[in-house]
Amino acid sequence: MIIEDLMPEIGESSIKEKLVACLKSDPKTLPCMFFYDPAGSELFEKITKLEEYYPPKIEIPLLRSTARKLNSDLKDCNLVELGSGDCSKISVFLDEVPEEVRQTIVYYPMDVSREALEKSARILRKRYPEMGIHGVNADFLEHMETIPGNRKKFFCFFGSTIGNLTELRTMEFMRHLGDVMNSNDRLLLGVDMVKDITVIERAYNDSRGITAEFNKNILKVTNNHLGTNFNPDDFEHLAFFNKELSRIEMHLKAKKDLEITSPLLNESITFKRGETIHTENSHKYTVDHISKMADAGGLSLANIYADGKKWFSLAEMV
Ligand code: AVJ
Repeated sequence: MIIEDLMPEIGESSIKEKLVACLKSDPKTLPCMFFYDPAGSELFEKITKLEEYYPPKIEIPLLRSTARKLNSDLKDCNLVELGSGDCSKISVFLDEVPEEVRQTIVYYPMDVSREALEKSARILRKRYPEMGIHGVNADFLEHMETIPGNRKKFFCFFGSTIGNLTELRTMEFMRHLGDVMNSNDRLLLGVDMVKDITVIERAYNDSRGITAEFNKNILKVTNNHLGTNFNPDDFEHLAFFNKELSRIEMHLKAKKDLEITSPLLNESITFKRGETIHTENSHKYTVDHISKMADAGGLSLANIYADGKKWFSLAEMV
């Protein structure tokens, strides 16, 4: 089993600079990748099990039924998963692929977390001993072209993770992926669809307050990096659907005027009561959006696999 390491040493100093710049911008923001420290990853795990958080409940059965339909396309491919995380989704998918086909696949999980890659590669090697595994510790936005192109490639990008990117970054991503893909290659993209707004908003405002805790955890992560004195209790969790931009926005709203200090900063960062920090976007798609993404990559939309209610889709592009 190989794990290739393409991650640049992201120095603590550049993390600090990035966080400070985001907090000094107007409006204030924090990058959503900072949600996922160990505590944040655990909270996200809890979110995926909430009754209100529908996406995994729909995507997982959809992965099963779609894998059965795509079996013949998987033969002799390099199966590249962008943002593979704990590899639980690809396992659901691979369970529906016959062993004779799995034997011919080399799986390339790509993730920024080396720990996640090592752990999941160990599990997958036991579960599918007949399949080749080649982990790539990298940011897929930067390193998609490092996957060997000697065989046909089957790209997977599940979980509507693409929804975190702005519209502009999404189109850039699609162009880049389109450049990397050859004519026999394929992309299976998981996207959360536009639906009744109350359903969407409930998924990000759960009754147990887990999403609120997840959102506020980013302040603890910030304190750890910057030595700031954010008190998560001084902020209120906000999550609402922005209809115009077709996305859930998560923010943290200051409950009172605040002065945030850090030994690293000459000046304090001040908040007016009601001022917010924008922490995440989660875009929701229509078939029209999906077509535009395919166009941006110079790809054609071969199929959209969806559940009966069309709440979630796996878009197949070639
Ligand atoms: C992991 C980015 C798909 O946008 O739904 C869940 C993250 N944020 N609840 C999403 C998230 C709040 C999730 N993604």
